[in-house]
Amino acid sequence: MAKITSIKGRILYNSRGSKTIEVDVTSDRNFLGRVCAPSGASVGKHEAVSFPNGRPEDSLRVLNENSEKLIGLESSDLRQIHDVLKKMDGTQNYSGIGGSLAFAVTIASMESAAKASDQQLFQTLSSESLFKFPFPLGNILGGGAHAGPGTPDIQEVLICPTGSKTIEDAVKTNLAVHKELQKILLKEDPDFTNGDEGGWAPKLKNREALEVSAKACESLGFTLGKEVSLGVDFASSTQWNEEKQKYVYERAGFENTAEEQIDFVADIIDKFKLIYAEDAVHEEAFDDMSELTSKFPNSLVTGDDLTVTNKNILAKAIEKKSCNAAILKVNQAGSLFDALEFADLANRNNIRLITSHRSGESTDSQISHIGLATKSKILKVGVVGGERVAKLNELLRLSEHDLICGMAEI
Ligand code: 2PG
Ligand code: MG
Repeated sequence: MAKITSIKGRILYNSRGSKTIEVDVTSDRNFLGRVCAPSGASVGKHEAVSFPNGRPEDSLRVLNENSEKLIGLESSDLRQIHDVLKKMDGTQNYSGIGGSLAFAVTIASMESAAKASDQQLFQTLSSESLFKFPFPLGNILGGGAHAGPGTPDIQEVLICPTGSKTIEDAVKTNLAVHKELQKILLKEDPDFTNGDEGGWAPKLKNREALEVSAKACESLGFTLGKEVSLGVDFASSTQWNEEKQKYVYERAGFENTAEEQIDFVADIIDKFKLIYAEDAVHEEAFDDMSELTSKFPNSLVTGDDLTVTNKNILAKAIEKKSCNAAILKVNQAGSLFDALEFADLANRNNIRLITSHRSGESTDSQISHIGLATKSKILKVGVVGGERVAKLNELLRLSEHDLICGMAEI
């Protein structure tokens, strides 16, 4: 047990070059937990507010004015730290202190507590005695809110090394597919660029983007659905036009009614044997999600903007059978305490968890531990880019740990 002896915040930059907040929490004058908050580009309506008035400086000011309230608390007492932050905040959505501040303080406290008890963070966050590696899921091709004009409307084409038996092989397999796709794209559109998460961003239509991704897997000798599987984050709220009540695919030049969207998505899941389909319809279409969930029991029909790491919204999704998997992004919830409550509800109801990065990231790697501790089946963290590889490298380091054996069962 160790008590918080100091807290210090500062303004830094994330991988997109936007300002964010980093917080140092020290226990017993010795054990430093340091966490820098990430941020999203495609943000769900009901996510925690990142910063008061959109300004990281306002979160820093709140921290400086109130840090005394956290000094002296046990750094491992996540609930109490959460309660103090909630009281400081005084709102339902963290608009008083900023969800990013709650994110950084709560994770940094637990990291400090882990160091004080000479444990790894994942052990401090869980009472389990054995752990399994989540499958890394990474962006190989980006569009939508993560890439420029001419790229696909679909936000992310993802690779998952479903046949890998070890984390080393899993990381290597994703890297190989990412590289192979580059070779193929050089022939199709030599001027392509990179999306926000290290996926290639070629000027291709949605369908073509999926076809080249499948081609990259096959040209390495992989069979889709065996050694590797494709996934898609449709991020459909980006296309949803409330006034028209239609999905507008501006770049590809077509529109889908709600019904057509279900057929559009179902066709892609079938044709490309997707293991993973995230936000296939917009964030309020719980019934349409139920239809897809019952149609595709063997794919992870996943909520991100739909469930926003909010346990009340997840309860509604469970009741309506709107998904069989859900994204866990701590900063959507606000504090780590909120996120662990969400994880607990998901695990008790057979909703498979995907712990995920944000498109604007830091080089921190605590989410690799959060993925292990929450029994996540998948860790969605990208394939390349320093801020993405940091999370994968942490998994590789952790493979030296004898409490973690084998890969999760998806
Ligand atoms: C998503 C994420 C991460 P963002 O939509 O799942 O891939 O993007 O952080 O921009 O919300
Ligand atoms: Mg998403």
